[in-house]
Amino acid sequence: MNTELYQEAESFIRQFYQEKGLSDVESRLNDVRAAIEDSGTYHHTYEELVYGAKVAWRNSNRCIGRLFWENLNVFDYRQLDEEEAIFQALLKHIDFATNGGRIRSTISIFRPKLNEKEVRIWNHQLVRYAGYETDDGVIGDPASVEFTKMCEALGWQGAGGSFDVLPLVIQIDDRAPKLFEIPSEKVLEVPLRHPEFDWFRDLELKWYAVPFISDMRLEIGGIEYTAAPFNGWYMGTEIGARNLADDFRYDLLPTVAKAMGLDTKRSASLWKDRALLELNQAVLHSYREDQVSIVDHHTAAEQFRLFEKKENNQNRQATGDWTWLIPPVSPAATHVFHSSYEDRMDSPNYFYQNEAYK
Ligand code: HEM
Ligand code: NRG
Repeated sequence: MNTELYQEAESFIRQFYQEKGLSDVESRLNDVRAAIEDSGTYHHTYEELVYGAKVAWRNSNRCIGRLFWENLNVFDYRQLDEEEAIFQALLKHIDFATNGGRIRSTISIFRPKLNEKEVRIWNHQLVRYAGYETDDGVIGDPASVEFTKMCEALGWQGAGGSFDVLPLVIQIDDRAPKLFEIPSEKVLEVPLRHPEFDWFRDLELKWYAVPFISDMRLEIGGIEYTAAPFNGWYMGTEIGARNLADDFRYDLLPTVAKAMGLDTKRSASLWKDRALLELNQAVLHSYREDQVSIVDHHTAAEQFRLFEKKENNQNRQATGDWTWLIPPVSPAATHVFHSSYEDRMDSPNYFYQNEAYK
């Protein structure tokens, strides 16, 4: 028997029964042991799957959004065995989660890895912009250059713009990956404008409404869900201080600062800081005006403080990765900066996995 799997299963099942106050854990453990002896694996009940996905979020040390960990919609797609069916399920996920802007935290769980056979979504996020290398530098999102080339090698041709939504690439076992275009009406986006600067609109910037992480592995009780895309909503700084601002991403601070008329020759004019602030203001303002869920970093930190308190009340201590939890703008203005966290990986959890296309 695979004793390592059984031990991980036992530990998860005991945790589930204990936290939920269920009785007769021994009978469930007997079934799990028999299944592993018989078939080399075991099957989670829907209730176990839901609980596992939620606790994996609770255990995600880098996530500041964990106050809402009990509020996760879980779609069980373990029965699907065709690329086309998985694509349709992903479209349903996108629709349900986007919900016209009132974003719902959601995860779709596809069949787990078994005997080196696995379902993989090659995209980092279900919705992300392409990046094209040209003689005048990258057009679009530099973070997507490699994946974009991969899609092109599989026959995709992008429009060559700054914000082209990439296709979905789905692979089952050792079959050839299949590529699917997401119908544009499924992808909610927010054009960016500024509450005071009218010229901001003319920069023609936008971002998509929902971050759907699609390349992480969900591990529950020794079972590896290699395709388990999840989403919450954005914290404004992810877009305004990183995606649009990093000099290795859209690199927009010089553009914004110049439009503001700042002295970009002298670092001490703090033009980067001023541009960052206005860019972040534009993100929060635009999402809010379009009624697309978003949270500012001060509110998110306060919500995280509540999460820590709730965990303490349950006689648990919130674990965390401080380097990721502090927001990239004004970190010391949040309590997180002045706190410390144990960066311990509890199970269940979400893990990085090797890129499917390398
Ligand atoms: C990371 C916020 C929902 C799991 C993060 C980060 C932020 C964040 C700001 C850091 C991202 C970065 O710096 O790149 C939020 C907010 C949510 C939310 C505002 C709203 C509900 C969720 C959900 C899950 C989740 C639903 C899973 C079920 C994670 C994980 C990471 C993360 C695993 C680490 C990602 C990585 O290592 O690349 N979250 N999150 N979050 N979040 Fe959340
Ligand atoms: N920083 C990335 C997204 C990472 C996850 N963030 C969330 N997750 N908010 C970006 O695209 O900017 N979530 O599940 O809500």
